[in-house]
Amino acid sequence: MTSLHDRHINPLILKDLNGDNWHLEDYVKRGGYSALRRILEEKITPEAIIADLKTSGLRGRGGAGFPTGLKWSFMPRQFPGQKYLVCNTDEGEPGTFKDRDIIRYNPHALIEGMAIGAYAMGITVGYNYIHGEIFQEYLRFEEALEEARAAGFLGDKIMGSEFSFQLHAHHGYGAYICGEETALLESLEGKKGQPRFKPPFPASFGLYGKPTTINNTETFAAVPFILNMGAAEYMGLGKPNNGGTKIFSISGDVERPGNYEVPLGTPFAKLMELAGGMRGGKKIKAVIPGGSSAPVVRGDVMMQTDLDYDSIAKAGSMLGSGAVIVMDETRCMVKSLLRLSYFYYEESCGQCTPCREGTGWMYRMVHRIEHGQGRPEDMDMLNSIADNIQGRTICALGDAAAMPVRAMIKNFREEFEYHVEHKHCLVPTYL
Ligand code: L3W
Ligand code: SF4
Repeated sequence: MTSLHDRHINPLILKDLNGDNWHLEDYVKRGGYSALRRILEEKITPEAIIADLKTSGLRGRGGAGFPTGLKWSFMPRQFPGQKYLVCNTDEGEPGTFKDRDIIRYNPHALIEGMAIGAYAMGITVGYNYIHGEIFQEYLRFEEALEEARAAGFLGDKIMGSEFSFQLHAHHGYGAYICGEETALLESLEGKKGQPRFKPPFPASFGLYGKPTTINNTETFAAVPFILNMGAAEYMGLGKPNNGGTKIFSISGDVERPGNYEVPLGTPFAKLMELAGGMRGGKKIKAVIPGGSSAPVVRGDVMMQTDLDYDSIAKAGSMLGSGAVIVMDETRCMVKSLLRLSYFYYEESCGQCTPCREGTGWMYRMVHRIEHGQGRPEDMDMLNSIADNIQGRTICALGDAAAMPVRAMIKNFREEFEYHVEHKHCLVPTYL
C-alpha cells in the first residue's frame, strides 16, 4: 500500500510524492521549510502561531481529535525547567498505516512541523517515538534528521536565529499500548510501557514529569501547510469544526487499498470511488471507519455518511485515526469480531482488572460462538462484560476493546444468533 497515486483531493501532506523525492532538497523545492524560515525571519510571535492553529480548526489526527491549537496553548510559557515536544509515530491501530507513509515519503514535513511547534511552545528538545515494527521508515526518518541538522534546520541557533531545537528519533518495540500517550512517555523514559492515570495530563506532567506536548505525526506534518496557505483557507478546505484535509487509510475489500488524502467532510462514497469501489464488484456489508477501536457501521449507512468527526459520530462511530476497513458481503461478522477481540486481549497491558480479565473473557466467548459452542445468552453476556469494561479503566484500550463488541452485536445480531443456533456461519459459502 502506498500513498503514491494521484487519487487524492486537494492533498497537502501527500501531494506530489513519488517515492524518491523525500530528501530535504526536494522538500525545499516544494516550498518546504519556508514556514519555519518566515517565522524566524519575521519574528512571528508564538501567540500568533497558536492563534492561527486555532483558526485552522486542526484537530489531533491520532484518534481523539483534540483541538491542536488549544493543546499547544496548555504549555506553560514561563516554566523554569526543561519542557518536551513528543511526536507519536507509534502507529499500531489495526487498519492504520498513514504515519509510516508520512515519515517514509515526506519526513521533512514532520520535522518542520515539530520545529514550528517547539518554537511556538518555547521547547528545546523533542522526540519522535516510532513504532517498533516499522524499520525502513525509522531509518528513513533518521536520515531526514541528519539532512535537517546538516542544513541548519535543526540544532543550535536554527537559520542563524536565537531558536534552538534538538530533535531525536526513538524506535519502540512494537507494543500497541505504547501508542497511548502516557505509556509512550513511560517507554521513552526506559520503563515498561504502561499507561498512567490522567489527569495529570502530559501538558503538566509528561516526559520525566515535565510539561510535554504530544501530538500525532499527521497533526505535526499539517502545520507547515496551514501556515503557508493561511489558517482560514485550511479551515475552508473542510467544514466547521472539521477543518482541513485528512489522510484515510482504506483497506479491506476495495480494489485499490492505500492512503488517500481528502478534505474532511468528503462523502464516504467518494472515497470508495477513489479506492476503485468494492473488490470484484461485491456488495458492501460493513465498515469500520476509524481504526479497529471504532464501532462498526452497516455499509448502507456508511455510504450515506460524510468523512468528518461529526458526521461519523452521528452514524454511531468515530473518525478515530482515519483507518477505514471495508468488508464485503462474504465477511462473517463473528469471525471479524474474533480477530478484533483477540487483538485487544493480546495487547492489554494488564494493569486494570476489567481490561485484563474482560478482554480475555470476551475473546473466549466470541471464540466459542465462532466454533459452534455458543449459547443463546452469550450475546447479552458479551454486552454486559463490555459495559463493565467501558469507562472503568486507566486508558482508552478498555473502551476500544468494548466498543467493537457492542457495535458488532447491535448491528449484526442476527449473524451471532445464527452461529449459536446452527453452529456455523450465516454467510452463504457460494459468494
Ligand atoms: C490537557 C486536558 N490535555 C485532553 C489531551 C490528552 C491527549 C488528547 C486527547 O486517546 C483515542 C482513543 C483511541 N488538559 C486535556 C488534555 N487532553 N484533555 O488531549 O485526549 P483523550 O484522552 O481524549 O484521548 P487519547 O487518550 O489520546 C486516543 C482512539 O484514539 N484511536 C486510537 C488509535 C490509534 C492510533 C495509532 O495506532 N496511531 O492512532 C482510534 O480510534 O481509541 O479513544 O493528548 O492529553 N484537560
Ligand atoms: Fe492497561 Fe487495559 Fe488498563 Fe489500558 S485499560 S491501562 S491497556 S489494562
